[in-house]
Amino acid sequence: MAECTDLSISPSETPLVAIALGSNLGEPLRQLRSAVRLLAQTPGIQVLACSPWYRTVPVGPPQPDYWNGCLIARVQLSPWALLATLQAIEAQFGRQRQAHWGARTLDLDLLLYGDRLIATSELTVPHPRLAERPFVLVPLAAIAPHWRHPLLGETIQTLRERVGDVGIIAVFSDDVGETTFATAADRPLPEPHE
Ligand code: A4P
Ligand code: MG
Repeated sequence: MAECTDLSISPSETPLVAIALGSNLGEPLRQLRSAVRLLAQTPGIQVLACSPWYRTVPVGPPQPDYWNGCLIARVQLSPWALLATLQAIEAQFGRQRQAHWGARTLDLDLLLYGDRLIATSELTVPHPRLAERPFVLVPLAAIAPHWRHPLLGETIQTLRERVGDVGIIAVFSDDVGETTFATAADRPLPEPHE
């Protein structure tokens, strides 16, 4: 993703958040880039860093491959206001909630909100499946390897090394284009879902 290269950190003490982006319907890369732009234009959100985009094997029912990435931002929004913002942007891209873990034009998940622990019916932070998913940890480790998971006490890099590269097919950056990984032929079986 380019690629937001503005890594300047705001002097304010506003919380740092990590957001996961995913898409496997329509024009995924175009939608993901537009979502980053919309987030960066939202008052109270300062996007600091974005990962490249990774093509990934879908987890869940049979569906097209995903494109996944992560971004880091400073926010002056509460976790719930941020969630509402993410859902409003998903809706702008025609996101429809159908099958559990089914295909979607845009999925925006709040992964981390500083070191806050939140467990409500509407919002769970850290994201409950963050530590087990290469399609989240690989992009997140590219931009925030030293961030410590506030519940597990381990860094994103450690968690990323533990899960490996299962299901990561290719990476896309604006500079180099798409690079397919040698191991992509060994596509893993989709993870069973509830
Ligand atoms: N919610 C609770 N906590 C959060 C949070 N931290 N961030 C609630 C965002 N939402 C959160 O989400 C369902 C409800 O979760 C929301 O109403 C919100 O209040 P959703 O976006 O409507 O539905 P979903 O995304 O289908 O549900 P879920 O269970 O969150 O799915 P996941 O875990 O996001 O998985 N395979 C690949 N390769 N790449 C992917 O990106 N994504 C999924 C979806 C499945 N397989 C995938 C991928
Ligand atoms: Mg979601």
